[in-house]
Amino acid sequence: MKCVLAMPEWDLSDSHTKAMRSTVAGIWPPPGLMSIAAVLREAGHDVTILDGTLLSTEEILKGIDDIGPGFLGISCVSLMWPKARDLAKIVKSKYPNIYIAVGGPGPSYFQEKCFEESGDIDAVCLKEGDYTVREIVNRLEKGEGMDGCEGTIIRTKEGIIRNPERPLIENLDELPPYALDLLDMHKYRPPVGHYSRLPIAQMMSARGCHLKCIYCYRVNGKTIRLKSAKNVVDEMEYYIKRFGVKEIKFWDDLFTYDKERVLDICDEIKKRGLDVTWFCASRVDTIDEVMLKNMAEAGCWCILYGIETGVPKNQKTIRKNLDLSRAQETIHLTHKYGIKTFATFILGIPGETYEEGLQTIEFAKKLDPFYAEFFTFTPFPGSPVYDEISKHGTLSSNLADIGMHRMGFVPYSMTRQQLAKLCTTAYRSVYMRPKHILRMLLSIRSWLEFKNILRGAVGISNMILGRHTAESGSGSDC
Ligand code: B12
Ligand code: SF4
Repeated sequence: MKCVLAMPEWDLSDSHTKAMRSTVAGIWPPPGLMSIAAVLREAGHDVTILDGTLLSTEEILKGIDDIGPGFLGISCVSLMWPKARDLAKIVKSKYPNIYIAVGGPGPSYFQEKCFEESGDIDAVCLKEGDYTVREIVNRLEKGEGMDGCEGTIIRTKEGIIRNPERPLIENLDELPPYALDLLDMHKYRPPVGHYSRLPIAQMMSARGCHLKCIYCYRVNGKTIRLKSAKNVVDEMEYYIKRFGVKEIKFWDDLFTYDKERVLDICDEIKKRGLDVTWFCASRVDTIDEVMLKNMAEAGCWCILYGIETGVPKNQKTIRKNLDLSRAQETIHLTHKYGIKTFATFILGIPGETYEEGLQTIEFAKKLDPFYAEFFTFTPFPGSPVYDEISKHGTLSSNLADIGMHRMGFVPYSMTRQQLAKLCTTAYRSVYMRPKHILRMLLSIRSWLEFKNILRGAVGISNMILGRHTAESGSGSDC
């Protein structure tokens, strides 16, 4: 059956501020849709991805018009739900026979509420969509109804029916690689600091997370499921050989969860002699020197460490519970093996005072990572803190502000002006140190790196100069 998978039209202005858009922000192909597309294709269906990150709504409609699909799957995070709903409305009014399902973190959280707000969708798919969408499309092809289709809530003549849950995929190795060929990867440009070579492919070597950060929506489950080392490297090799990919960006929250697996992945990359560089995320207390040495030898060029706060009390508040005493040593060791570090920090944590925010900035300077990014605390819908957020501060009622780059939340413990000031201070005091500027300049090895450092410098200056006010009027970002 002909299927279209779409992201609604999404401009960086929907989640980023002007200063970031013109400089450091970037765009990635949608991994969820590439995963579902690969599964649908394996089942013999004809799939097209229409990505609203690159296409306007008119272009998406033109695509649908040209293809004439029987199924349309729309993906969205919470803040994009109004756009997904609007796209469904336009499509259904023009093509009433197309079966429309929505999925992704937004619908997985809003669930039945999607039907209250939209009379145009036929199904809401919850959580992992790979096999759910395959089953929907198989049933449509056979002319069967959706009664009992696991992982869905469906609209029927009798009303809205909730089907049984679909168990999470136990063996992730059975999933095919992402359908990279359905998108023109040269049209995408990842953000500064997230890549060192192009073309780049994204991967997720695990799904789910066993940790409990209060601001996070663990849409892929509350335990971690790992792909095997061999499968991970097979997938890397496939992208390299089939698409000429030179770099992999692992989106896993904790790539280093299992030491043996990390070492096996590194061994396998080296054994196969793959010319690849890669980026992953870890915790400063879940990595050691042996891993770092092997990761460097296998092409790892940068590790993202979510530090979040330099104040132990606030580590507890966000339930990250990082052992901060390990932070400096780990950053130092990472640099020792020639791997760059990318540290992220959160300002405006519930209960955090302005002075504690300054302590986090001081801690960031002390750690001295290669890249540092500062976010304001953002409770995503579906996260543990979201439903009780009014106990801790003021959350914007505009969904569009609940991305990471807008100041959608201000804790009662500081003012909006103080939070905005912390953001500016953070970038100025971390990036304007002569030592840091010199290190950045000395690190330049290629034209691409030069361009990125330049883009980064313009972005940082914009933020320091305070040109980061969000257009929605909700405030500013970090
Ligand atoms: C990679 C990533 C990105 C990438 C790519 C996003 C994209 N277009 O898909 C970038 C950097 C662009 C990004 C941006 C943002 N992201 Co993001 N991102 C992630 C991350 C780290 C991994 C996603 C991934 O690769 N998953 C692997 C694939 C296979 O899974 P998946 O995308 O979830 O898709 C599966 C299901 O969701 C479902 N599904 C998805 N789409 C559809 C569609 C249909 C029809 C169906 C049936 C099912 C379905 O099936 C898929 C396969 O199983 C997740 C955290 C996480 N661990 O999941 C956050 C996450 C998805 N991001 C989040 C957010 C908030 C954002 C931003 C708003 C941040 C911002 N800038 O302000 C933007 C929004 C951009 C946008 N328009 O979508 C939140 C969403 C929370 C929420 N309640 O909605 C998450 C969950 C982070 C978190 N832990 O809270 N993100
Ligand atoms: S933010 Fe925390 S809970 Fe969420 S996926 Fe990352 S480590 Fe896990």
